[in-house]
Amino acid sequence: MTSQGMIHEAMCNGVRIAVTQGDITLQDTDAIVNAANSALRPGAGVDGAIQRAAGSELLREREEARRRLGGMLPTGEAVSTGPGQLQIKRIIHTAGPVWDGGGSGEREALTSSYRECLRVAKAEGLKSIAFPSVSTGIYGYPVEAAAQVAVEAVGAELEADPGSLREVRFVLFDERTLGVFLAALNDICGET
Ligand code: AR6
Repeated sequence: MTSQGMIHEAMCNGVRIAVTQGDITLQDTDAIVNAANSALRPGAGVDGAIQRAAGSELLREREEARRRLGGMLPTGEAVSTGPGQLQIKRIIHTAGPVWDGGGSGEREALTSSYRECLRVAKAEGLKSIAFPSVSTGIYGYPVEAAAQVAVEAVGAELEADPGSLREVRFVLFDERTLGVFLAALNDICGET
């Protein structure tokens, strides 16, 4: 049985946390998160998919964001741009850490990536945001560890202040990653 399209959810301080399998470019949330690189240059993976779906306007938006940031997006930080031709409000780009064995601050940096994306979304008054599994593709972060970090970071930020947010959605591309995130959600938030 495929889990494509099935949504599993928990509540956290009045905010729905949903976990589903799918393509982030097809989400109807106010914002989607891009697992970007510090140069904000189009890459492969989810970044490539978002760039293709959003079109050339996003190239201009990336360039402008990079200039605003003084040349680069530091690891663990987040910046938003317009959505190009996607029918959403914003794309929030974060540069997750490259996995280097786990002793180089990867956990803190990944926590920061999730937290900063939520802070940007709240600062912009957005109600819903969809995350891919940041850093677990090309950047090599082990999925089990990353899923724990992701769910804990989102839970902590929502407990501290949900702001305008009503839904945080994790959109996982493959069934294995979906299963790992579901287990993490279950561990940390209880009901799914
Ligand atoms: N929707 C949702 N998730 C996706 C999609 C999609 N359309 N496509 C891939 N994934 P990665 P990273 C999943 O490599 O590890 C880029 O070149 C994928 O299966 O996209 O943070 C950037 O420019 C995996 O589970 O991101 C950076 O240079 C997850 O998204 C670098 O890669 C993240 O994989 C960032 O690497």
